[in-house]
Amino acid sequence: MKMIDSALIEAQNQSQLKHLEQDYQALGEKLARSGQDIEALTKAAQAFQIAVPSWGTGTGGTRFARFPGEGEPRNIFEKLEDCAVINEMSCSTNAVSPHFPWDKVSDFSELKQTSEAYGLSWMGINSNTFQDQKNQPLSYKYGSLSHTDPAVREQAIAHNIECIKWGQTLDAKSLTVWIGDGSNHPGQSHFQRAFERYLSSMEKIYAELPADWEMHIEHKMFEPAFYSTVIQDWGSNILAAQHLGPKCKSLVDLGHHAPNVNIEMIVSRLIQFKKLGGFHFNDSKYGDDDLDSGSLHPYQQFLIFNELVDAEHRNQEGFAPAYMLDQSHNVTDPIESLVNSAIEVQRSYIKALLIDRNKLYQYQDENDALMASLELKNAFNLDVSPILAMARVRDGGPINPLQTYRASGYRQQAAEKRPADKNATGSGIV
Ligand code: PSV
Ligand code: MN
Repeated sequence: MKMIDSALIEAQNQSQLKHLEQDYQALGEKLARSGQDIEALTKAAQAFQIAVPSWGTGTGGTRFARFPGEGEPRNIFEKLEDCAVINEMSCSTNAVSPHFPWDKVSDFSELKQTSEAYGLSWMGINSNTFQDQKNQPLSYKYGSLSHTDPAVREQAIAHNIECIKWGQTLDAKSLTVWIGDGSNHPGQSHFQRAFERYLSSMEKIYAELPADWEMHIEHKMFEPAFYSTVIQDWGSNILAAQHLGPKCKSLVDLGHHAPNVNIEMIVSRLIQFKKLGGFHFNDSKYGDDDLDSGSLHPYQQFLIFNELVDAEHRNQEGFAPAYMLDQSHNVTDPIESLVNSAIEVQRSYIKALLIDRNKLYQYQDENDALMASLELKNAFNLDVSPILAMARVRDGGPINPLQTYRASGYRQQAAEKRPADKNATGSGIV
């Protein structure tokens, strides 16, 4: 089932196809001079997929205000419609990452069937013990999996186990656990005892993982707790993942580190110790800003992909990270931002494939710092847009996704079909 008429896509492409073919050919010749095969790169671009966060389809906001957009999805079925549009426009987002209980439904088989009709699968089930839900018996005000009260911990454990069960009905294969637990005052929380309580709760969840599932732990330095968080950084994260066992890995959200931290090196360490579970891609300038991926630091994103492609190149054992976006769209149409971001992440991947690994290793071994860095920079500086556009065309997608999306009038139609609903679930909160 298609959300955007393929005749519209074809008509839009028609006027641009000749120029794309010329650009593609010229780029192919340029790449061939350095031994690169443009066709192989285009196939790699077609194969690249990144999951869309269901909650990202709503307009985001800050703790000061939220300015809702027109035609926001009000429930998971409408979010799925938007995810289908994002996939049809980007041709690189064939999976959705849900958040429970925001996306909880009474009939999961109906949800599964609907997603299948759009050609979408489910990846990375997110549990939510950082908010209190309506009619929830015990509060998470002072934490969840690490709470001092065992009854609160049990409630949070039970929710995570329920998430696994719901995820199984959707044929997902991993649970992502991010908790808001932490403290706002020095002395408020005993660091070691809180971490011990967290680990013993996580052991109970880990014990319920199906054989083919993984559990991904997401660290975050601050917010909602502003003095300390229980899983503050990748150190606490990998310690917990190692304690819990091989099915538990770390998830790297790009916005969850202190400014200037070398995230690509963290990625390398996690790869080396088989603990890289996945990513939440986004960009930021100050903290967990959740800006569009690659909008501020495209070079950092490329350097992360340099590590990922290197692991692929070396056939690093057990390397299969889950790629997901996690962004907040406060001033843009979330569909447009997610389409653009997926393509920007795909761009980083294709550029990282251009690096001549053997040459790079040689420069490294010879301590030729400048040539090593230029090997990366030259790949980054090449415009691979014709490859990305050609990959979309071959998958029946648009050459210019935003132009085609706007021409479709989808948002205007959604605005008519979806009047604002104050009971909407999880609109854009990140
Ligand atoms: C927390 O900031 C986070 O990055 C986690 O992934 C949450 O699940 C998501 O945002 C939505 O609140
Ligand atoms: Mn995240």
